[in-house]
Amino acid sequence: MRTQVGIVGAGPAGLMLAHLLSLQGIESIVIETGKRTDVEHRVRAGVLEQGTADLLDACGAGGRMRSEGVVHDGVVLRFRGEDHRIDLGALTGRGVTVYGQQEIVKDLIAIRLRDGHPILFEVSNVQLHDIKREHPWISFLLDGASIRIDCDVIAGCDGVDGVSRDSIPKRSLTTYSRAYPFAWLGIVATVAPSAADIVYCHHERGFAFLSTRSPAVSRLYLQVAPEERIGDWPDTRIWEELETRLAAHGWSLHDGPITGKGITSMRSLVVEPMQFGRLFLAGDAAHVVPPTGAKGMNLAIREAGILAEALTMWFRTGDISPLDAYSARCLRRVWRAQHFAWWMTSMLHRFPDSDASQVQLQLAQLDYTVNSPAAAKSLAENYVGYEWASE
Ligand code: RFL
Ligand code: PHB
Repeated sequence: MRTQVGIVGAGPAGLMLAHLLSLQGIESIVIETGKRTDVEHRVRAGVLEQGTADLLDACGAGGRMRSEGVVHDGVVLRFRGEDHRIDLGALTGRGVTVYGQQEIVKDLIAIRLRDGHPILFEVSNVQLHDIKREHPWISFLLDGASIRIDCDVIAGCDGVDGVSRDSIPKRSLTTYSRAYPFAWLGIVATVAPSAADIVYCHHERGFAFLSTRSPAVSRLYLQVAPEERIGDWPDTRIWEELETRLAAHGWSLHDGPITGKGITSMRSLVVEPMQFGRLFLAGDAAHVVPPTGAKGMNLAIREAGILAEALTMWFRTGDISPLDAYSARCLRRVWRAQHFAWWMTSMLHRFPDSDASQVQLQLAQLDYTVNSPAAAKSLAENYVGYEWASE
């Protein structure tokens, strides 16, 4: 097989890149190790920055997001049992859209198949070759057959556990990695959200978080120790702990059947640069941010946009400068997101070694953030997505 862009991974980054390239008449083949149904039902992110939602709209992939997603123009910080609303709309003129990542994945897969472009699911033994040369290629197995795709460029969009990042010699990458001493236990429950806004809650027993998926479905999270097992968390224990941590004056938590639950470790990772020869990394393949800032999927989709633009320029005119600038342009956004996610995480979670004064420092930061218009605006403009005036 031969294509212009070989795309490894059918997550938000890979699917968005494939769609944007096809709009420019650039061919690609997407390969994916997972089954289509698994990829379409992986519950993960939910908050889209305004710029991400706008990009989905502009490329014709935003129809269902606009009809089923819910726009939020505020976000709540809850501490000492009281709510403090950050008015995103008033502070920035923008908001966020809550729409599940798996729904975006479903929409992009449907568009790609409708347009008659290939996605090869359930491939295995994926390997990248000659990535430093002009004719890189990908090999893999599909239904027991060995397949080779010759490409002009390879896009590594295969997430944090993919093969793309590891195909780059270690000496050519700088890796920044940090593990947080806690994890998130997340649930999906069939119950109307207990609050109109997303609620980030500081509590002495640990962080708790209330989000939504639809008028009838809630998404909630609890900070837990990294070694916790989901088997130790029967549904009643989860609801009790959520109720304790989220307790607030004049407010009550609605519970309901839990339809999904899992524990995710909290880490942060960045590799630099996001390019090696003819291989370009995008999304979680190049970086992971703690979910507290709601940035991972946004970065993945926006990087697909930046890469599609640069590749289009190169294929059309031979001008390589946007591709040469790809990594630096993305990394500026990545480090902004890393800092915001680290800041939110540090302010809201209970650290195993935190003493009473550490908790008071967090509360002082929260108090300042919700009372100072300058501090509130800083949170708001990062939450809806900071857009650089010059890129
Ligand atoms: P993905 O989604 O991991 O997709 C990579 C795809 O590549 C496939 N793959 C391979 N394919 C071919 N060959 C190989 N060798 C392969 N190895 C792997 C995988 O099967 C998969 O289909 O990466 P991508 O596209 O970069 O997207 C990144 C996002 O998934 C991630 O950053 C977000 O989910 C992070 N995140 C959030 N991001 C937000 O922007 N807003 C949020 O509100 C938000 N909340 C979250 C989150 C992540 C969470 N977890 C579970 C980590 C909440 C949570 C709890
Ligand atoms: C979610 O709705 O799953 C979600 C929202 C915001 C976050 C993390 C997760 O920061």
